[in-house]
Amino acid sequence: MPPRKTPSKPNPPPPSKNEQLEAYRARQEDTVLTTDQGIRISDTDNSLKAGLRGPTLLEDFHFREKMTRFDHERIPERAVHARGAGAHGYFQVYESLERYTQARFLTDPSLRTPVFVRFSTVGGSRGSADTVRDVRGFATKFYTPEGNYDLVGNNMPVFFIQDGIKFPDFVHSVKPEPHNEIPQASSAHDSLWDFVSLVPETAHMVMWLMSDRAIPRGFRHMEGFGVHTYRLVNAKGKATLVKFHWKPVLGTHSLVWDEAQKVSGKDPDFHRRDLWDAIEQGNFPEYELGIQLVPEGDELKYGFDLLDATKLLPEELVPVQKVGKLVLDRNPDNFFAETEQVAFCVANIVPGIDFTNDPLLQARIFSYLDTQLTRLGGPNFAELPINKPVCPVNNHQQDGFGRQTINTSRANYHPNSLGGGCPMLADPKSAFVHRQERVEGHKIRARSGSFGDHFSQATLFFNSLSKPEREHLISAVEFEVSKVERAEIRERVVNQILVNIDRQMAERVARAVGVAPPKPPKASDASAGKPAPRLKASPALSMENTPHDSIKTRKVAVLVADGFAGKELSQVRKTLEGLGALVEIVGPTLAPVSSADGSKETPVKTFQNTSSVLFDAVYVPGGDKSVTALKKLPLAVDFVREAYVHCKALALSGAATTLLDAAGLSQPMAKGLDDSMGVVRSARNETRGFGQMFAKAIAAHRHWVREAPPPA
Ligand code: HDE
Repeated sequence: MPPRKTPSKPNPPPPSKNEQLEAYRARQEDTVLTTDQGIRISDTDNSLKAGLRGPTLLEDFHFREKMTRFDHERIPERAVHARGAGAHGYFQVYESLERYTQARFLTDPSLRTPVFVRFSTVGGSRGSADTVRDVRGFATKFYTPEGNYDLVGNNMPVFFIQDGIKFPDFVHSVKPEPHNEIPQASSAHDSLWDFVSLVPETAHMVMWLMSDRAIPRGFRHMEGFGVHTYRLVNAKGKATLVKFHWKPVLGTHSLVWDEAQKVSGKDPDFHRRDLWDAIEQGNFPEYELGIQLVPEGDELKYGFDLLDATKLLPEELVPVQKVGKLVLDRNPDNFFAETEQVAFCVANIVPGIDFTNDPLLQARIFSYLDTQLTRLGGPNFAELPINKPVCPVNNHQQDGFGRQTINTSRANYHPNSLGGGCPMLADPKSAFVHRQERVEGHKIRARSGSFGDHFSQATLFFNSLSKPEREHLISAVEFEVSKVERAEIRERVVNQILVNIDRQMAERVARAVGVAPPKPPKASDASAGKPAPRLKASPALSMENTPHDSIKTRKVAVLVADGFAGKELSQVRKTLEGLGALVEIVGPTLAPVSSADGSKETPVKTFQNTSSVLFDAVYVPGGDKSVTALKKLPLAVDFVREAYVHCKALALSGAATTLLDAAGLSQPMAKGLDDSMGVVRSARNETRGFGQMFAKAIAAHRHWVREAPPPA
């Protein structure tokens, strides 16, 4: 029988991803311990021995199985992005985008497409801390009715290199150095800055890495970017260039560097925990999908090449249209089975989306499946529950380690007549068909001239930041480069890179890292050849211009000891909780504390086991006795001092205002600091308007005005 072209029956509707996973969940309530073969076991604490004090016997299959399984529990961690946290959720498009794409998940507003998202850091090992200075991965697997679509992005819109062939070089330079495997999860070392100083195309991304974007408040507070220019393709085959964005509904917020370093020690799981807790509490993280659309043929219209991944497309030139929402509403059941085994792949695309010739993207199309063959132990990892599409999978790819599917057909080749021609070829209308594109050129190992400008957008980014953000960036560069041991590398960073971005910054860094200041500009400098910028600044690049209007899910510590002002606390708490904040009582011990009016509060944290760096804001209610006790506790005083130094909202009332003195803060306060600067005070134990003012201060996120001015 000749192969048929189209299936006679339509595919059955796919199950939801959750239904599909349900078939794999193994619940162990009311079960009995067995071996992997199902043999019941009545003793798993003593190995089988020849005599009570004799040697263990080889015959002990239970011991051998238990130990052998343990010995093989680890799989290779991801070469990059090893540390991460994942969550399930769904994506829904607001209105059909059929004008631009035929992808079902982007054209059917009634469709809730299940997703699994994994956030990650890049450089550190699987056990490294969450709040290190690094890029964050933001990878989304859409389980669409037409197959899996993976949007594997980062929280920064550009990348370090332009051509994927340089990826191993870049990653080797940023990872711990090969001789001693130091430093862990840090870019502050010689090899990274050596690479940066020799590869000017890194300049723009290095500015992002040195910015506060590299120390996000949480995964819920960061943007995501597809980075590359992709194509949307509609049913008529018309293509439109597209850049993908994720915009967090809570706004984009960061930590401060001193805080981030302390959090790394106090709670290395800070971001993972924040994501987990938010979902458990029903505060589902939400992000809007944004797209920037550019007609085909306009790749070079904006003064740079849209195929160059070291460039962003300013929102002021092409606005971001918000087209749908991603909601993360379910934590994984098992970290290893889901978050560790999920395999994202840039090559996983569905009809309606296509690649471009961005040479970084082209390399990624190869790399992901390739690395997963090793990481997940062979070619059958798409059958793992977390990776399995919700639509039918039929092909002749069989065998290999860990094969699950039992293909019953005798024909495992195409074309065939033994299997009735099945699986049949799909109708091209419903299939993925690579968009035809005319390609012409010499076989050549070279870089396009249109990729030549490495500094304009680095400068644009730097100039677009608010003053405090710029100061943070400069301090970050000073910190990092000062850790570089070789003076010639520090000197090259200043003179080959920084000076071409911003001369004043270069001069300041030169001073801080003990190298000669940059020489006056010469006509031959790279910066001298910089094209005139189309935009002086792109306000959308500053986090200050993202939403600051909500205190939803912000964590507020309330510091108490016996004798606190109980009525005041309950009213302020009511206001804050009413606005969605999470209030936690911190006391000297976990034993209940009594207020001056006799009510009781049970602390959930103590000064010993937590710290202000783990909160967004701090409130100390009045009450003479309570405040006197707090003043005697150095950790409580430190709590207030650190919250102040990290520019967080503080609320102090009644006697608690004197804690500022105890924390050594009366001097800066005396210099005209007022409530608008995020320290909300009330002389009496008063609540009217106080909670509201505090809430406003928390919503502002940080009060940078309190930061010490930079040295002259
Ligand atoms: Fe990746 N990247 N990458 N990358 N990447 C991997 O794939 C690679 C790049 C990104 O949570 C690896 O399965 C190359 C840009 C994320 O599991 C590997 C190049 C962007 C994740 C790999 C890049 C990313 C990865 C390691 C340059 C943002 C984690 C483990 C050509 C747009 C996904 C794995 C997860 C993971 C290769 C550059 C994002 C080695 C060759 C640009 C979020 O295949």
